[in-house]
Amino acid sequence: MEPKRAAAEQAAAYISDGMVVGLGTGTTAYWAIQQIGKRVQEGLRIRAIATSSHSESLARELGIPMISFSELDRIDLTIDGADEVDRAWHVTKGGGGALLPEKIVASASQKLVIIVDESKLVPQLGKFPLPVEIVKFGCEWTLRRLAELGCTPTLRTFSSGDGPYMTDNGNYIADCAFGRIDDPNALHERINHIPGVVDNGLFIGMASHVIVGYRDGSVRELEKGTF
Ligand code: A5P
Repeated sequence: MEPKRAAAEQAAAYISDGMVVGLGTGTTAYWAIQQIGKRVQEGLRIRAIATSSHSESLARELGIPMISFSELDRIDLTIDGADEVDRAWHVTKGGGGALLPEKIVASASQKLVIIVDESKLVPQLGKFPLPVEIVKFGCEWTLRRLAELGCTPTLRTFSSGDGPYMTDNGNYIADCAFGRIDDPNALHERINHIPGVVDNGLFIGMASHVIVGYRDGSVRELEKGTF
């Protein structure tokens, strides 16, 4: 089985009747939503909230009952992918462009289960450009301020060539190539202090579980501090 799928299916086993579940975004979260949909069709009773319009449509197609923030008082567990994970479980996200709803849902969740294939495990964050959601107004200025933090920021564009990529919230994404991130906590604060920045893809102290799928077909739930 594909490593992302194997990790996702193991994570879905954490879900039980009565839970409110956060659904992530991306190619790994896709498999988690598929597995949750299968369990719902077999009788699992849950309600779910999605982190993107894409995940919401998929969940609805599979018959997963969906709710909005106005209807919920808690999220029990969220399952989501990541772009990079280090040994301290600092995580970067947003490669799929949904970092802001992902962070809101993760912060409202009792538990955040991160699902990745082994390629996402890194000794140090930063090789994958850090996504930063920025507002359109003054975006050129915001990009310059981001560059002052030691990165090369690139305004994400649609692969179709249809201009700047737009998030579900109508904002832009700056992909910030840092090369290496030595102090994720400090960088998180510095980025979010720039006017024009909505949020960045560093998820610090949020993951409660990290489940990894490996090329040899095995799946392992990590213990913090080890790979
Ligand atoms: C979506 O915005 C992202 O945070 C994804 O969860 C992350 O980019 C991982 O994506 P894949 O699961 O597609 O690798």
